[in-house]
Amino acid sequence: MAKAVTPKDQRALVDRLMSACGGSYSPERRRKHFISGPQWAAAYQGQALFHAPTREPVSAGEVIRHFAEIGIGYWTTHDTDVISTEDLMTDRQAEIVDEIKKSLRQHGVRCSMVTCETFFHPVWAAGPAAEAPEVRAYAAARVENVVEIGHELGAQFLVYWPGTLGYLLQGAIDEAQTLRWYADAINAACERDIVLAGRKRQKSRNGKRAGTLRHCLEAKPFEPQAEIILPTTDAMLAFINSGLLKHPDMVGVNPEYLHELMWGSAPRAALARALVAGKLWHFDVNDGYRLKHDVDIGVGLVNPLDWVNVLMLLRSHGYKGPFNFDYKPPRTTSNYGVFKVSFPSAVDRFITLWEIAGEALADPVIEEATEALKAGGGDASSRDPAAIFAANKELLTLHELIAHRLVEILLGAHRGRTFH
Ligand code: GCO
Ligand code: MN
Ligand code: MN
Repeated sequence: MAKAVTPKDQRALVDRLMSACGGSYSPERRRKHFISGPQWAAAYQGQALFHAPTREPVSAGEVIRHFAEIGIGYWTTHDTDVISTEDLMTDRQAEIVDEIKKSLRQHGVRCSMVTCETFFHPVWAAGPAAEAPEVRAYAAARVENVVEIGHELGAQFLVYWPGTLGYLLQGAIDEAQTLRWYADAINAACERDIVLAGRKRQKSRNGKRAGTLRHCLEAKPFEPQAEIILPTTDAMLAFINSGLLKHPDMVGVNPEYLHELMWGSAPRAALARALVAGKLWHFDVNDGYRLKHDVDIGVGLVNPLDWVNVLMLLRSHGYKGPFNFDYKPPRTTSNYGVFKVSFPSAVDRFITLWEIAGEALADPVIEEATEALKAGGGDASSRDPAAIFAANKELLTLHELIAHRLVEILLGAHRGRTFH
């Protein structure tokens, strides 16, 4: 039987094996990417419906310090990750926000996004757009307050994941009315933003919206409710263009990789639909499985090939927004492991996948095959379907050849890796 590894030797073992893994980038190299780390991901204690927590709480100051050490340049947070619900919109909030500003400055980390928690507290039991007008007035105040915190911390993005906008029991809710009420909250956030940006405007030169933030809607198909009123990024895009929003130009989307996979979609196609609409502003990065729970696994641990494809799409269409690492270190990872293994390894897999995507885009085999497919094999004026098919027949084999080449690039086989 193998000899027990006593607790005092375990961190050293983790460190030694982590360094044996190799493949890590320097903090400077990591900071070159627009990568953000969420407070709620780093401080997640492993709790769930059937799971007691396995990790100690971690403060915002500690998270920011660890992110700086690792080389994660941006930090994101929910309002209630750092300010308790009772302290929101009080003098205590201002003190906490000041402390956070100090930690960010001290460690050279920036806040890129603030998001409003509208799902956890009992006040959201019937959702942020519930029937009772006082719930909705409170929801509007909460998102307006998040806009203020965002301006205060210098964020460029705000995210709204409506969470409980849906129901467990059918029949009690008028979905159309609920959508109108939810739009009221987003409108309140945008109007508050316009006022605050107006006050800051003296410096900016161009554009009537100079200084306003980017308001991004995030969808999840199920959880925490059985039925969700805006379950997908496509639904969010339709909502933005529904006529219910007063400032649709200020509102875009924050798709989450796994949330699109969960409902059975191809995340890459969902991202493409947001891209062509000009609304892909923010992106939550993680991994997981189709048609299962929101397991929020670290990027590339489940679907590395699909991730190469996603990053090829984003690279080739010039996506410049943040990559927000909205994943959850597994319950089996310790507090020490969160910052020594989980975050650095996720960031490094992402950078490697990003580079692999770049390599695939520049690969001469893929390039030639893609160009040949686009050139076609025949006469563009032909209206004879049998002749058109025949003229392309051999070219179409290139689909499978490209797929093979992508896997080769992912595995390093394009560099001559073979097994004997
Ligand atoms: C999830 C959601 C959340 C949101 C966050 C931002 O996985 O349940 O993605 O993590 O991203 O609440 O509003
Ligand atoms: Mn998310
Ligand atoms: Mn998720």
